[in-house]
Amino acid sequence: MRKSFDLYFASSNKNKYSEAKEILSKFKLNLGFFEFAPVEIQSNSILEIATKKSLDAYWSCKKPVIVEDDGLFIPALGGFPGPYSSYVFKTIGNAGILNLVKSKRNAEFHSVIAYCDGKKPVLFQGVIKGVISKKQKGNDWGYDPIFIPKGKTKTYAELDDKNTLSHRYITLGKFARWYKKSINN
Ligand code: ITT
Repeated sequence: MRKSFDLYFASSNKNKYSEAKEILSKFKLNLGFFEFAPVEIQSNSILEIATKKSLDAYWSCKKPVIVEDDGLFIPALGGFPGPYSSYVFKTIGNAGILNLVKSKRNAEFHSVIAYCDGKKPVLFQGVIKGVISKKQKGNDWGYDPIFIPKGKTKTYAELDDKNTLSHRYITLGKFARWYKKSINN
């Protein structure tokens, strides 16, 4: 029998999906993967990027979908890389970020989840504060080896409990509470 999913996570990034699936399973939601290479609009707002991405994903998938747009914001660099985090990761990577960050190491990871079922997308936001580590630690994906969340001494890549505290966890928690209420109405 084919497994049925409550909704789909549309993304080109399987790491984001794996974490989202684990997080939403705690809310008893079964998340499917819809592999999708979004055409990201140029915008300074990850809310705007997520809105557009969710509409495109819904019209490709034709089932209720969520998409996520994230950004690593470093105040001492004017919020860079922010909405350009994906491009910056592919170009200068973690080594490039470490070269740019000097004494002021504060950073924030922002997440926006956009839910779309063909109507106006519904948005959820989460932010976690932290610092950029002095060197890369741990081997996980993306910016995980250089981001230390507030209150911890280890990077996301070194933490066993990332999925219980991350920017993704904060946003998906808000989404899951809303979704469960809205499907019961
Ligand atoms: P989509 O297809 O879903 O858009 P993406 O990888 O382009 O996938 P984003 O634009 O949302 O995703 O992410 C911006 C960048 O931030 C990208 O390089 C991600 O790898 C990175 N990133 C997002 N969440 C992360 C996390 O939890 N840990 C490490 N890096 C993360």
